[in-house]
Amino acid sequence: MTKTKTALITGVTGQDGSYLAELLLGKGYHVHGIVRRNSDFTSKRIDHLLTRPDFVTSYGDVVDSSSLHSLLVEVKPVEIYHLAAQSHVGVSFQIPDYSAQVNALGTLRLLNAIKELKLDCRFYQASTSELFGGLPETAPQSESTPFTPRSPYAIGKLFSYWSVRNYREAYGLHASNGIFFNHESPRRGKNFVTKKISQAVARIKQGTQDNLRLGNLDAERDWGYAREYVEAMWLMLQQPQPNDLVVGTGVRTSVRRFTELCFAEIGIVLEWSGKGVSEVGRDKKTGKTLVSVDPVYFRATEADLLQADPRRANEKLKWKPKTDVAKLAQLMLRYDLAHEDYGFPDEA
Ligand code: NAP
Ligand code: F7E
Repeated sequence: MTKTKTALITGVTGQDGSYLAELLLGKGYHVHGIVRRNSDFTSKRIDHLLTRPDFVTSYGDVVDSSSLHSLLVEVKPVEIYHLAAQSHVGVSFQIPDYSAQVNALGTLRLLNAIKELKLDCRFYQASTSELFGGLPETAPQSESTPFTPRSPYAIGKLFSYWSVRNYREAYGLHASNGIFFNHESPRRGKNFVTKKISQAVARIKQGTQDNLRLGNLDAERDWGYAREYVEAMWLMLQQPQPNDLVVGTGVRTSVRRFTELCFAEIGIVLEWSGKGVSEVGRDKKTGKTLVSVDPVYFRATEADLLQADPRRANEKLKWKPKTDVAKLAQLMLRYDLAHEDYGFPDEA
């Protein structure tokens, strides 16, 4: 009889953690998720899994070494997916110290516990396109593009990237960095731009919101669908050798264009006028202003253009994203028209 594999997920209550838990459970893993203490329950995205005998959660926190150490001893996972992070780039400018504690030292704490316990496991690090800083001259960005992080978030993640490589080299850990470009879904946190837009457009259609205020409309991102991307995480840990791979669609889209795509889903064509902070998007038919710019959402330093060159991962993992940005906008918008909050069954 084959022994059931146990996977440990940090960040299991997040967007990716919830999809990854579903994927691994579907593959017959026992899944153990680490949940941090908050002032209320944060399990909305995994509530539908909580009654399963093969899905267990424990309190823990990546700023607390003792909890990580105890959990590794107890769970003895064969695969660890380290997804926990203060994942908001904009917010990281306001809480830089905390962001470093979580995004940089959190990874080191886990890697060091694995080393100290001589745990025989494979390790996935949720690395990010933000390492590249979005300097337009570097796009599209591949594994060999120089890193130029431009936020406390990205600088913390750069520390983690190099910690993974160092522990791999120094101690022979099967540890990999998934350098993932933006991936979104109906489960995306509501203060990330795609979800903010899709939710606002749904509410404008339903008459419960008047307009939408955004920051930098010119920023360009390589947006894919999170439900698909978690399979690339799993595939990375099934490779005989650990590796660092860029995962993305290879297509770039501006925030302005994503906004247009969402409004198009409710039959509204936007017409843009003005420049910079005075730019507005109006309903072509009625002339009503639906989108305006609010500098409160600008970042002190911005990643202007992130676009993946994912050829290496496509080849090594025999994997490619299927959902393009127009389809992504459509599925997010349709979900938000039908649901005010996360809920299950969802878009599957
Ligand atoms: P997310 O929805 O913000 O989820 C982050 C998760 O980390 C949540 O479960 C959160 O718990 C948990 N967490 C935060 N601080 C923690 C701490 N101190 N100890 C334990 N858990 C903690 O993020 P996501 O979009 O799923 O992203 C997953 C990972 O991939 C993150 O590391 C992110 O930086 C990285 N990444 C994301 C993208 C993307 O486009 N989504 C791209 C590249 C890399 P709460 O529920 O309690 O907040
Ligand atoms: O911003 C611009 C903003 O916050 C995207 C995280 O998952 O992906 C994510 O980081 C762009 C930026 O994501 C608003 O300035 C305009 O240029 O949705 P976002 P992000 O910063 O790209 C990477 C790969 C990660 O690793 C991160 O964990 O949109 N933008 N107006 C806005 N952004 C927000 N949040 N809100 C606005 O109103």
